[in-house]
Amino acid sequence: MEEQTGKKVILSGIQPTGTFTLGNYIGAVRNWDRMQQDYDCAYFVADLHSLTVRQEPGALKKNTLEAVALLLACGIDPEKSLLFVQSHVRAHAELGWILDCNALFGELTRMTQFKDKSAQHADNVNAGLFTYPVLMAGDILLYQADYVPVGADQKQHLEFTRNLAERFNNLYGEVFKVPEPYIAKNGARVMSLQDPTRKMSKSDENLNGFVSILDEPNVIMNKFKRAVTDSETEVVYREGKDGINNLMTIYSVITGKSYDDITAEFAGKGYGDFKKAVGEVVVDALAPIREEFGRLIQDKAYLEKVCKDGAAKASYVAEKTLTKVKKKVGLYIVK
Ligand code: ATP
Ligand code: LTN
Repeated sequence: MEEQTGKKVILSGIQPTGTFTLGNYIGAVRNWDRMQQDYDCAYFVADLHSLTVRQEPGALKKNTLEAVALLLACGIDPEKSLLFVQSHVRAHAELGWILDCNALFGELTRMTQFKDKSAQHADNVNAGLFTYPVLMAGDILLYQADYVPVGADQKQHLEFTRNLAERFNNLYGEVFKVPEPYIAKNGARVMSLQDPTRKMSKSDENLNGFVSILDEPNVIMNKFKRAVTDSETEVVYREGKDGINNLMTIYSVITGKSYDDITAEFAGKGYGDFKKAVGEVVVDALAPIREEFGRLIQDKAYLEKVCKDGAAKASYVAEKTLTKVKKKVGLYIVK
């Protein structure tokens, strides 16, 4: 990608495990849109990753096309960026296997997402859940990405990717660019509205814990109204005020106001007024996305064309790296 334009390469993915949350939007997708100006970007729907948790096949299929429509609705432009579905580009699974054979059991055991998800899904601690970060490393390394914009929860996987790339390059000779994480200073970890010590997650059982980017305005307002705060009254960012800190982060990211400005704005008012204001800016920010999604999801032919074109372009880039890797490790290639 970089070869053609000289721009740095950005790559990121999102799992089709449900409608994106406000956390996905603020921590990741919102920034992906902005980066399209200055970088060569590749964004994809990580359907293979979502298989690490039991999915209802019909729902996965539906969620995958919806995820493509959501990315488009959030401003990802297939004319500017690569936009594709992971399983449509075979190189991901193939490189995943080669990298599996260079990843260490010990380092994968330390991944906190693995620990969390195996506790959450104790009846299905499968091998894919364990090697999830290796598949993710392959996604990134195939496109020789410079930066990977993700939420803070993915930082450890990025460190793992860097170690794996360096190990591979040392063993077999330079093949992979060693990527850097790109984590927003503010909003990289939006917390649950019901338990502000846990991250907001689209697979949360408590529906009031997350705002989906397609929620109706009245649903959004109600979720903020019910958001857990504390027994004080002052809107100020301070340790121990997890609920208020989270609402201030959301408000600050969307309006661009600083924490001090926000404290001044709500001086002498109660939490009720503040929650209402946060709800309102979120409703306004998400309205155009919901509208655009409503239009796009009707047009299946267009969405499928985006997938097809994206897969063809992405395969071209990915195959180049994969062929180099195969040669380096000594797999026999016949032309
Ligand atoms: P699941 O709940 O199914 O595990 P998820 O909501 O964590 O999904 P992912 O598809 O795993 O979503 O993540 C997509 C992107 O959104 C990643 O870059 C991730 O870091 C980011 N992200 C996820 N949750 C949050 C959050 N609460 N705050 C900020 N960023 C987030
Ligand atoms: N693990 C990521 C999704 C993901 C990803 C990637 C992100 C899969 N492959 C490559 C960045 C780069 C998550 O958000 N849970």
